[in-house]
Amino acid sequence: MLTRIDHIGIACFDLDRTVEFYRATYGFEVFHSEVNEEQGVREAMLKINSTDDGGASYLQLLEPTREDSTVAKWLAKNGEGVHHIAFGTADVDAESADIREKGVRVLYEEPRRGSMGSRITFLHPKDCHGVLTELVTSAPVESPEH
Ligand code: MC0
Repeated sequence: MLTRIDHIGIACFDLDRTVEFYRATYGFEVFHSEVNEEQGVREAMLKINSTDDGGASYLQLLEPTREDSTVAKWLAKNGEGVHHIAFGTADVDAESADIREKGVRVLYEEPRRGSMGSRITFLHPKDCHGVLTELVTSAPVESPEH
């Protein structure tokens, strides 16, 4: 089951300036930032709200780290804007298998590492009415030490 909008991915040319726009205009602060070399992005996660499935919804601002990355290629063609949407699920493996059975191209054989230790995969935008769609299972929350 897909239980939340985990995030909306927004491609930008300059991460710091875009973060500042979201802070100054809406008051959203950076919850987490990291570089994902495999995906070729530097990213900032802005938490919008927690969700009743125990997860949360974020805006994910993405700046490419190299010219051959998917985000750099997309920016060169389209300019800045919404790059993908991501749905959260407790079981990305099961969801991927179900959706693949329905004839939608799932881009990875096995889920890969996403933001904050999550496991992610993508569905081909041409099979999803033009929307690059990501499936996310968040990393388990560490239980507090006693
Ligand atoms: C490409 N297309 C898109 C699109 N990217 N359509 C909607 N939204 C997008 N974001 C369209 C192109 O316009 C083109 O259509 C067709 O798909 C083929 O695209 P291409 O430019 O020729 O590029 P390909 O085929 O080499 O790659 C497209 C593909 C790729 C979707 C397979 O971008 C990919 O593997 N994406 C998944 C990984 C990713 O995007 N990572 C960055 C976020 P026309 O009509 O012109 O043929 S990483 C992330 O988000 C992580 C860190 C996280 O959430 O934790």
